[in-house]
Amino acid sequence: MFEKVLIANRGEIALRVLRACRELGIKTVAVHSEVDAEAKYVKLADESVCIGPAASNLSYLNIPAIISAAEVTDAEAIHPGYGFLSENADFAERVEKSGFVFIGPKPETIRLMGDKVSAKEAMKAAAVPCVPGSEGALPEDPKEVVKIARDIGYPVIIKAAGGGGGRGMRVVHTEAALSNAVNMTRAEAQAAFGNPVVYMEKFLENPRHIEIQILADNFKNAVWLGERDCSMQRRHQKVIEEAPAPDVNRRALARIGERCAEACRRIGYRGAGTFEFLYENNEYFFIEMNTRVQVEHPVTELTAGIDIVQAQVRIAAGEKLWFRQRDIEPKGHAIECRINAEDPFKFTPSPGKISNWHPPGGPGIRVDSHVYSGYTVPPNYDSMIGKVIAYGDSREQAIRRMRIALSEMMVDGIKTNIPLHQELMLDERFVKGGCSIHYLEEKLAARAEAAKGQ
Ligand code: MV4
Repeated sequence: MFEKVLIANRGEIALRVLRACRELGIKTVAVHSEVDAEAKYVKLADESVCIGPAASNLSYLNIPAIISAAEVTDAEAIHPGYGFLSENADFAERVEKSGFVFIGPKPETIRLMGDKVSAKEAMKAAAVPCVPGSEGALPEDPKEVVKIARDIGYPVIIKAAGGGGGRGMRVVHTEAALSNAVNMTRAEAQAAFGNPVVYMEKFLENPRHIEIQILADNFKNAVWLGERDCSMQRRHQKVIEEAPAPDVNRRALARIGERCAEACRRIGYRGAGTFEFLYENNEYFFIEMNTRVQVEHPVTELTAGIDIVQAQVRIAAGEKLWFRQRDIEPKGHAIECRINAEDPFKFTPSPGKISNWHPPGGPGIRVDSHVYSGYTVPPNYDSMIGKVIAYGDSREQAIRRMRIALSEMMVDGIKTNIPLHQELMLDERFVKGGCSIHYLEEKLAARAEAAKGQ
C-alpha cells in the first residue's frame, strides 16, 4: 500500500479522500489555494502545500504546481477527486511520467472516453446498447448529413465529440434547421474544445438518466455495483440522486450491467467508472462514460456496501479485486441531496460566512461535508457545500429519514437550497418515483409562473 497520497482537489471530496486514506493507514498531503488555507481538511491532512491563488486555473488546475507539491512532500500517488483535473488525460500522463501513481484509469483510457465518438465506438464493440445515431463523426458533406438525419428520423441531436455533461449540443427538429445547427455546433465545439468533430443521435424526448457504477482492477477483473437514478437535475447539475432506480426494467439492467463490466475487461479499464445511460420506454441507451469518482458515489456505497474511494486507492496500489460479482447484492435504498450555497428559488450563488452549522444525524443519515460553524464559503468555486445521504430499508423509509434530516439541519449566515429539497421530498411526483430529466425544470418553471401571478 502507498505510504503517502496527495489529494489534488478541495472541498467535501478532499475530505472524503482523506478519510479513505486514513482508514487505509496512508498519510495525506492536501494541496490548497490561498482562499482554502483555513479549510478543515487542510488542517486534518498530515501535510499541506499552497499551490496558488484562488482562481482555479492558477491552483487546482495548475499541473506543474501540483506535481511539484508531490515531489517536495515525497507522495507516491495522486488522487484527483472529481472535476478539476480528474478527467484530464494529459495530467494523468504527466503524473505518471513524473514517477507518481495516478489514482484513476490509464491516460489512454481517459482520452478514449473523453472523445465521445471513440467512447461510443468502444461501447458498441462491447455490445453495450447506444442511442441510435451517426456511425462515428458526421461527414463534411451537408447532403450526407441530411441523409443520416433522415435515416435516424427527427428530432435529432448534434453533439460535440469533445463535449459531454451537456456542453456542446443542439436539438434539431426539421431538415430546414439541420445544416445551420451542424455548422453552429461545429464552430462552438472548435472554440470550446479545440475539436470541431460532431456526431448525431436520435433525440430522446423524455428519458430518465440512469448510470451504472463499475470497479475494475489491473488484472481484467471488473464488477458493477448497481445503478443510480440521477434524473432530478437543473441545467445539467444534478440535485438529487438515488439508488436503486425506482420502477425500472431490472432484467435488462442486469444484462447491461454485465455488459459494462465486460466492456471494462475488454478495454483494460482500471479504477472506478460510471456508464451513463438514457432510459426511455423500458430501454437503456449508453451516452457517455465518466472515468472518475462521482459526487453521487455515496448512494452506491450505502446500497452495495463497498467503499468506492478506498477501492480506487487499493486498485491503484495494484491490489486485485477482493470480491466477485456474486458478492454484490444491493440492499435497501439511498437518496442524496446536494446542499448548495445558493438562493433556493433564484439559484444565485450565496457565498459567505456560515455562522452556525448543525448537520443532521440519526439512523441512516450520512453527511459528507467539509464545512463547519465559522467557515467561509469562497465565491471562487462550485457552490456545493456538502451532501446529505439518507439510507433505509425501502425508498419510503429513505425519504422519511431525509425529511427529518433536512428539518433538523441548520445552516445560518448564507442561503442554501435546503428549502428546495424539503419541497421535493414532499413532491407527489418525486415521492411516486421515476421522474424524467425534465421534471425538475418543468416544476421550477411552473413555480416561477405561479409566483408571478401572485
Ligand atoms: C441526450 C438527450 C436526449 N437524446 N441525447 C445532456 C448531458 C449529456 N450527458 C447528454 N445529455 C443529453 N443527451 C439524446 N440522444 C438529452 C440529454 C439531456 C440530459 C441528459 C441527462 C441528464 C439531464 C439532461 C438534461 C437535458 C438533456
